[in-house]
Amino acid sequence: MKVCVVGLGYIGLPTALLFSATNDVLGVDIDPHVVSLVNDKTAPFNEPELDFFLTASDITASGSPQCADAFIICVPTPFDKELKIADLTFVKQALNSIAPHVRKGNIIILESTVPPGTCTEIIVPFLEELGFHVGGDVYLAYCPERAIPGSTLHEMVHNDRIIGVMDNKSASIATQLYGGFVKGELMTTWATTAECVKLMENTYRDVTIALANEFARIADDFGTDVWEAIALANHHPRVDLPNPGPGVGGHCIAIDPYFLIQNATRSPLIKAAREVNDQMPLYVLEKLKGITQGIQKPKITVLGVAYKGNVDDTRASPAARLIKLAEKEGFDISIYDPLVTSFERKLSSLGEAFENTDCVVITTDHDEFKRLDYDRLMRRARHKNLLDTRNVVSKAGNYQLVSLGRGNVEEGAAVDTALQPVSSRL
Ligand code: SAJ
Repeated sequence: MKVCVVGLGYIGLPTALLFSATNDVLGVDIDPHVVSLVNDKTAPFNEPELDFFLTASDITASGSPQCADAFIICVPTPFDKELKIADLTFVKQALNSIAPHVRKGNIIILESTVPPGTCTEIIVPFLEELGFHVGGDVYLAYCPERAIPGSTLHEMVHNDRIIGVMDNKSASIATQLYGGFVKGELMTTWATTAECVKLMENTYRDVTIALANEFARIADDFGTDVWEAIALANHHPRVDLPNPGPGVGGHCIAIDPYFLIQNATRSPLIKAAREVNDQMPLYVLEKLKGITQGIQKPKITVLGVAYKGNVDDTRASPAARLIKLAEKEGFDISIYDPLVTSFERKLSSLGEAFENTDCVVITTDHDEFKRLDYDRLMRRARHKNLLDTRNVVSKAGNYQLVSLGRGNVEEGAAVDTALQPVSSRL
């Protein structure tokens, strides 16, 4: 089959590469730089195995679509912060760009995350306006991407896949296409259900992380260890709590709940969870203020601006929010991230970042941060304080260690009784 993949980002490019093993694939992107990188077989971003698949593939990239049997739309759906709804501009642009090339018998597959009802209320009317009857002249499926950054290619192959449709023929064409590389189960359902499932998965994660974050704050109030408590609770056969942290970032979990509820009549729990997670950078800032109280023009060192560990992606990173809040409070800030190469603020080397610092704050759980020699690095510090929001450092050295969810810090005094696991204190 000839497959045209529109959007060569974090999802579109890996998807195009996987389709290219058994199909003739044209990758399309509005960014000429991405197009030329892909044609030169250079990965535009870091992702395990991407280089390997790109080198092995005979994909070609272009700035505009051509006729094909299948059009796969993998463009971003940004969050309209003011209206708190999905901005479908890129999806509509992608539809307009393929419109002149769509022919009878083609299938259009949407992978982008969209609010419930997008297929039935936007895409079907669009195709009908072009003169096509969906399910008769052309076919339509919603196949949401659900792979996790850092393991995208592996998960795209091995995860089960949802195929949302409105007719049987669309289901059978989409199943045949994805069956070319998906080793997980291919599950067919109604298009709107598939749209909801994708959003429900990320909302589930957001709500459970909010619960973990609330538990961390409760642990701070009582001087208990939330990390130990969660590990113990997770021994229960029906409990599976995630970890607390400095907030929820990335392009998905922090915005998909809004897509799910944007047209819903009542959803207080989902809104409350969003609020809890959004407040976490502020909560971390309060801890920093407590630790550095009394220090003139305090300097902090932020370790990690990627939105999560072992990726170079800084989209909606909680660290970025913390940095902005800390700047407003007059903190001097240095930043180190071993994976991120471009960020809205200056990045320092590791040594520079520790120079004259008054408090180091770990905001991302990169593996490298677990291996650092903090005793040695802290020799460069003015005050030896470490605030760990990701449970990366297990015990203090020549510095005061304060961890999120292990006792509160008020008026400059760290509660160090909470630094060891309860079991070692008995
Ligand atoms: N986080 C925590 N505690 C945890 C786990 C994560 O605070 O225990 C934070 C992370 O640090 C990060 C944020 O949550 O800031 C999101 O990270 P994530 O690893 O949970 O998810 P994403 O955004 O990288 O990818 C998610 C995945 N969805 C689910 O796991 C349900 C992925 O499968 C989706 O494909 C992706 O969203 C997407 O594109 O929608």
